[in-house]
Amino acid sequence: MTIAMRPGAGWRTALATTLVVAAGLFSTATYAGPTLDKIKERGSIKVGVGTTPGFFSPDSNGRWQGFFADYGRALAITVFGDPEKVEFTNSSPQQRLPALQAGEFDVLLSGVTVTITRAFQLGFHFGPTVFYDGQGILVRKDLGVTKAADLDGATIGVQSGTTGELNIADFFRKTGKKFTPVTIEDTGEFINALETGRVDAITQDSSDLVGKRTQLKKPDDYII
Ligand SMILES: N[C@@H](CCC(=O)N[C@@H](CS)C(=O)NCC(=O)O)C(=O)O
Repeated sequence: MTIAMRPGAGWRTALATTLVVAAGLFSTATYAGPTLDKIKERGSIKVGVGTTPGFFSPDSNGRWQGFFADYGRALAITVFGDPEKVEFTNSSPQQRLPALQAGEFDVLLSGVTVTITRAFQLGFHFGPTVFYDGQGILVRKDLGVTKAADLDGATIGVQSGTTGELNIADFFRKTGKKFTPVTIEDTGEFINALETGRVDAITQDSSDLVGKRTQLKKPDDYII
């Protein structure tokens, strides 16, 4: 999982802008580039986030909490010496990269996997990897599933725009098993699809599923 930065003006900028996160935000203006200039001019960092407890979710007072919320505040301390000089914007996995590209926020802090398409074709600047994860599947315990291959013929919810959507298709193709994907964008709807039985399982980054499991009405009825 990494931090993705908005594309700059070309490949040389790409390397330098990667350093905005890796070094630029933490050192001099040498590597800062236009993104940091804009942040300084505005007086706050705009950060794109998702909604998964543990990573990023608003508490009962509406204050963002979690690993990536803390990371955003750490960036604000680094640039402004003030953890509050950060604005969080919620964006779905499908919308977050286009939103970053459109300049709706400066930095995306989320479980965004570095892929060749995202880094080279779409031109996003990935900062340092801050979290390592794998993909998991969340299912109801009473299905008796102990491994992914047991889900032959199952209906599986995938979140649109994620690498998980592609990986699960690869897995079933390779293992010669069948599944029916149900593509869902909205995070609440994604969880709901599992609870209402619209899908037999959902797949996402494993850590994300740990967070989502806590949001289920009966978390103990489910297993990753
Ligand atoms: N690693 C995958 C999935 C990314 C992803 O959706 N990560 C989770 C965990 S950090 C997330 O952002 N969830 C927030 C949400 O569902 O709103 C990708 O890069 O496409």
